[in-house]
Amino acid sequence: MIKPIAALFFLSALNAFAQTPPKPYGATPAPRQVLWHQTEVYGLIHFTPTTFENKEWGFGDADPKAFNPSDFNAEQIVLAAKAGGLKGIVLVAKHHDGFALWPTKTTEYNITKSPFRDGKGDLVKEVADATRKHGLKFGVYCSPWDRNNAKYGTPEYLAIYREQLRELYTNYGELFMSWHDGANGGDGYYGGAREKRSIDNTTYYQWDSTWTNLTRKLQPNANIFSDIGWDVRWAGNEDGSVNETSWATLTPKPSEGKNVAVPGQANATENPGGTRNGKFWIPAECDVPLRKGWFYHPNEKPKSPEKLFDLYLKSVGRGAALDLGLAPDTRGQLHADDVAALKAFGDHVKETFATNLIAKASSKAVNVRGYNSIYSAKNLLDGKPETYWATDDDFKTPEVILDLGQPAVFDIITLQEFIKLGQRIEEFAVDAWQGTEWKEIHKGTSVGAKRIVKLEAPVTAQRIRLRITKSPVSVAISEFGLYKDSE
Ligand code: FUL
Ligand code: CA
Repeated sequence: MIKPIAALFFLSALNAFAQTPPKPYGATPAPRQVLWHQTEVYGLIHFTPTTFENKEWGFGDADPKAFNPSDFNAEQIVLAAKAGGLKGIVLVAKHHDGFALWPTKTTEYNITKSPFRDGKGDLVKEVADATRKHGLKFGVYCSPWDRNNAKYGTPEYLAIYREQLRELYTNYGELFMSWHDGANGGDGYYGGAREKRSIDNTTYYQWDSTWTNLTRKLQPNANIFSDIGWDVRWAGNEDGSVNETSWATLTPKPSEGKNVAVPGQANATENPGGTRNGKFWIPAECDVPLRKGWFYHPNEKPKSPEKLFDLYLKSVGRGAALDLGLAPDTRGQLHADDVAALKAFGDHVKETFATNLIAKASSKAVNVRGYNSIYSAKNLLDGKPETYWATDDDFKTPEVILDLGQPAVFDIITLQEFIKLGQRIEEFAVDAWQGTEWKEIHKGTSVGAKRIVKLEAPVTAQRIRLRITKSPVSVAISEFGLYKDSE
């Protein structure tokens, strides 16, 4: 028999154990990445003299006077993005043509030499102010390849580039992203030399020290995007999707014959799917232009709202983010077609996910961690990402049955892991009760921040069963949802 005092001690020890959350599994996201995951869909604005040349890559020789939008309106662009459900804007502050959209002290080739706002304008500031005014996050992309700069290819240019980043990091408030691409070197104007310049991108840009000493110090909450992260990885294509199975973790690998992985010089074959149990938490961003090109071309049309919804399912619905290229026209606004496509896409997402059909269901889980209600299966349905259903350590493949009280019709299933504890689930299945037996309606793999499943046909059911069928550790699941596509 246990003595009362010992029993008390035993109980309180048990209680302490029951309160203990599951141990994190593998690489976990930094707080800035957790916030980035919540952004889900954002935009990437390309608007420089290249727009006025009707090109995709400016050579670097356009007259700054060519940058003369007839009616630039940052709010028009931001409001169209907001109607599309975009929660952030990354502005290309300088593209490969080298033209700086802010009054930089680093190069003459900047907005003060254009007629824009009589040479007194700062387009980066106008866009930053408009995004914040309307509740969106702001980020920048400053191209390292600079086809205008006479110093490009020499060590002096690296100092110039870093100073440009420093200006952007210090004068425009908190950034949610510092976006870096891998297009480096080639032919260009280069201060009139008009030649081809090659650099070794494994050594030239010294990304490690730029990111450590500038980005992390001046913008600690900015997510660094590139082929290799550090925070967000390129999806490996510009189609707007990742693989059906896509892990949030990645072990960056060098290109063949190289010994370091850097932007523009990495083996990106794993980028669309990530690396299961990879060394770092580096989820994917699917960057894709709303139109065909990144810059505005009058002969192109925006993607249809249906296509955009499909890309949303193949990016956000696979634990990644969707970064939609927005191309203002020569007025400096988004074309009416783009505004309409964004609005229809945004409405589609909003209407479809307005109500979780399973929110009021009763739940019966095979196991709840330490019998503790803080880990209850009810947490799956409360709409709060910070509450989750967790199981005891030895319950790695648990199941939960949800009863809606009455039949519902749905064709979309969503699942979210509590990612602060890592990416745990490897396989899951969902069944619908068919009166006499369970019928499997979906079988899936990676979940992570979010998995959205679109079923081939709507299902009618009152009871639903979620089964985790493969996981190396016990589960921690934030949300489970059933929806009907509003189409
Ligand atoms: C690429 C660039 O070469 C394209 O022009 C565009 O800016 C895209 C978003 O990134 O690396
Ligand atoms: Ca929850």
